Amino acid sequence: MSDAKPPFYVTTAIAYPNGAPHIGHLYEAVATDAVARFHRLDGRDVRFLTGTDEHGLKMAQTAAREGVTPLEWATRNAESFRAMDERYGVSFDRFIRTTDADHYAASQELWRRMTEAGDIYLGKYEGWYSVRDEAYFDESETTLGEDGGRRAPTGAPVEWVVEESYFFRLSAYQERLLKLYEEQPGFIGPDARRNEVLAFVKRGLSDLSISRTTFNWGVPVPGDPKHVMYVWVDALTNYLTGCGFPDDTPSFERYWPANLHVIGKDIIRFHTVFWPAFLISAGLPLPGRVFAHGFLYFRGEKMSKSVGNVVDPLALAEGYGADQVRYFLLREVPFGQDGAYSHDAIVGRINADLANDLGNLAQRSLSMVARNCEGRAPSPGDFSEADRTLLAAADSLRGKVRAAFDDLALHNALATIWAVVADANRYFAGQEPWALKKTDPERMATVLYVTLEVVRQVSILTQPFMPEASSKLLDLLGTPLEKREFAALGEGGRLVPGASLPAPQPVFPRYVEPAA
Ligand code: ME8
Repeated sequence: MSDAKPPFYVTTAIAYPNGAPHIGHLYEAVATDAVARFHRLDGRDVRFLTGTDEHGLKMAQTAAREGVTPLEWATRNAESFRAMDERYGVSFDRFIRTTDADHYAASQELWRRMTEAGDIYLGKYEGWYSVRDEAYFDESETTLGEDGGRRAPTGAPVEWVVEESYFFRLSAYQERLLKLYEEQPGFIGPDARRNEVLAFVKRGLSDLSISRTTFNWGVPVPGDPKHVMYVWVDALTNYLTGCGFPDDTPSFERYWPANLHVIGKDIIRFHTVFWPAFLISAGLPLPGRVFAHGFLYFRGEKMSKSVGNVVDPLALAEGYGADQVRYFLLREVPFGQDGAYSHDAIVGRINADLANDLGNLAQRSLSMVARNCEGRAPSPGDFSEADRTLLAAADSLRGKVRAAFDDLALHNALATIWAVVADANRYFAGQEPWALKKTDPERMATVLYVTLEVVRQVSILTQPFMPEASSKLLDLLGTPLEKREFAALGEGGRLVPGASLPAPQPVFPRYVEPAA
């Protein structure tokens, strides 16, 4: 932890480990990982938190059906979430499980502070509850299903609940929340989500039931252990636990408030209405930004034969390659919008963007260098206008990619990088270094140098998206480990002429359909 590096604390939602992870979980994990890696490479002291949300009635009910304890059920599935993260290189600093001991302590401390603030009172809850959503609904929000049962807006069945319950005085927070959205316009993103939340809060807020007595799979309420906390109270608190609340003061003070919570669009209210209200009540600072990504839908006829299960992240990595899937998800779907995936769309990106555009550029230039420059980074002569233009385009990437990350337009970051890859391919084709080999070997060396320098900068910038493949490319370019951060981008970090390079190997193979 060096003070010279400003902290950056980023989190994913914590998933219900109520089954194996699916592609939606993968999407959130890799997008947040790209953000964490970006800021690490850009000189921030990053803390990246992810994990599992293990309490609540849904978990308890499924465990009972499976004939195991809720903790056994959660443990089994939490392992698959970790395995997914590992397979995809998700570089979290902590994988929190809400059954961790320090998380109980943090949740109870938050509860005590909200009680001290006068925001928690005992009452009786009578109303609709959806176990699948783990959410309460007003009668007006529910509809009558075809079978005569009531349904939540999500379509999940709701049940009528009558029980003693603690309440959080959410109704007292309307003005303070509206002021927050006004004063911190970046608090909710994208804008469409912000408008949705604003309209919701303007309609007025009811107090929130925050404890249950009819089951015990949760964090006990301090001083009244026949109540367990409503799962969302403890779930949201994970962001505090994950940076040291309440006992590890140096860590908590360094990383809290979080810079960014990445979540899916279905849980925006919990994060932008309940969460800031809890924090204000407890006297804690508020996160900088809550950004909701969209949902992914499968829109294909088939997946690869080797994939089979279209939503299993491990099967996708097996069939297409983990970095390839990461690239696809982050390039194809504008971050913040819904998106579709299919076999054809994934293969299209792998073969066009990765194998053809970047892979061929690297492979052709590196193999010419291996054959014609004694396997050493070439020494350039004077730069022509075309050389300078291309180098300037590469040098401008750092600022542009930073701007895209500031807006969480991850897809634009990739589009911007690929625009320079396209420039470099046109340059390479136009300069015809293979012809220069006979007519003007010095000029050939310059063209190869410029091309490799572009590949170097591109590979540094693709590390947040494709950590493994990018590091292979940087190995092939002889880039030392300490020259892989963004500080080495631009003119200051230019490829060193004469550096010895390993034998080139293709990094992005074409996708070929497996034989029947
Ligand atoms: O909501 N596409 O857990 P969860 C994209 N435990 N994202 C998706 C998705 C899809 N098809 N399906 C789900 C919970 N997600 C709570 C969170 S946070 C304090 C507690 C996203 O397992 C979803 O929007 O249902 C959420 O951000 C994350 O996956 C976990 O969903």
